Amino acid sequence: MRTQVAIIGAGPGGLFLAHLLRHAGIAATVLERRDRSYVESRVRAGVLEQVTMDVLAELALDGRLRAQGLVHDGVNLVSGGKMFRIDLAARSGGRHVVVYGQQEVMHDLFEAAAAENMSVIFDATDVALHDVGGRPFVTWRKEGREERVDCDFIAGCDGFHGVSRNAIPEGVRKEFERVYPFGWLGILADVPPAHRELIYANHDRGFALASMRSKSRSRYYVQCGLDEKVEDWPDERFWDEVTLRLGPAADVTRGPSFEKGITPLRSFVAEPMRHGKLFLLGDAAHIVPPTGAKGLNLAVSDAVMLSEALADFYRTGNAGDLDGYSARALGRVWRAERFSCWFTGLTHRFPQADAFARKIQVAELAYLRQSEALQAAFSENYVGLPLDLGAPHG
Ligand code: FAS
Ligand code: PHB
Repeated sequence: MRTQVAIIGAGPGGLFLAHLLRHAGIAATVLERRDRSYVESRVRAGVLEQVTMDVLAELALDGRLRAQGLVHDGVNLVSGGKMFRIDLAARSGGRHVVVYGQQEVMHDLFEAAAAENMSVIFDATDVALHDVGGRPFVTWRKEGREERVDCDFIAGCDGFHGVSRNAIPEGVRKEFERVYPFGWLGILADVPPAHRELIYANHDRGFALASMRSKSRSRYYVQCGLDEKVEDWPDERFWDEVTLRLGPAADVTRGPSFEKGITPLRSFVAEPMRHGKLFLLGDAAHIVPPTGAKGLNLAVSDAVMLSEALADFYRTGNAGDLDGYSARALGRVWRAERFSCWFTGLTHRFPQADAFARKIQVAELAYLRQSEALQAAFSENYVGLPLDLGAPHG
């Protein structure tokens, strides 16, 4: 079997890349370890940036997004029990985010991939990368048989726990990491949201977030200890805690949760994002704490940058953009890492933080409440920075 690009992983990074390459007339095969329903059922992201919406529109895959997505022109923060709103649209030249779940995005991408007969191979186990510096090929096992695809390039879109990143030799790869001393306990429940927009709360007892998937399905998160278990959090305790942390501005409706899970928080970047014919995208190369809602959107911007570079290579034979991919992608990645780390620091309680650090946090929140300049900086990051800094807003 032969293709131009072998894509490892059918998460947002892999599927957006596959659709963008199809759009550019470049052949690709996607190898996914799990089955479609597993990938589609992972809750994860809920907030889409303009860049992601533009790509779905360019691919003519935004029909359901435009019909069901919730456009948010603002976001709310709670500090000291008081809520204030940041008018994202007013502070970012009319731009906004859309609340549309990762599950819905994956459903749209998989439906279109099936309709277009795109080569997506599920249940591909023991995926291994070979000769990434020369004539690359990938092997895997399916239904007991060893399979192989020869290719020009490999795109590693297999997430943080995938195999692709380790194909870059340790001597070449540099890793930058911050592991936060807490996690997020998240639930999904078919109850109306606490507010028409998102609420991020900094409370003495820890962070809380009121989000949603629709006008009748809510997504809530509370900061929890890394030693805590889902079993420690029966629904009643969760509702008591999130209601307390969000405060009186949130109109919390209780109900049975049908999904509950704990996510550790980390900031992580692996450099470079390219080694020979291997290119890394998304969580395979970088992780952001979900506070800034950047993870999925970064995977998409990586896919845009790589597909543009590959299209230029196949059109002109010029490898310039391919050689520049890692630096270009890392430029946007580090900007999102900075924002996500800052926003996490502003809204969470750090067990080791002393009284001085707490005072600084309160002062920063007060400054954000009062300063148009800081709200503008917050807004341009939250709605999504352009692909290339200095480029005019998209
Ligand atoms: P993914 O991990 O999504 O996909 C990788 C795929 O590769 C998986 O399907 C996996 O099965 C497959 N794979 C792994 N190893 C393999 C192997 N050896 N062989 C073949 N296949 C393999 N981001 C936002 O932008 N906004 C948010 O609001 C947001 N909220 C989040 C909330 C939570 C709780 C979490 C955990 C994440 C959140 N994120 C958010 C981040 C999240 O969306 C990720 O960044 C996004 O899924 C990254 O996509 P991929 O890079 O494609 O990796
Ligand atoms: C979500 O809806 O899952 C969500 C929203 C905003 C975040 C993180 C997660 O910052």
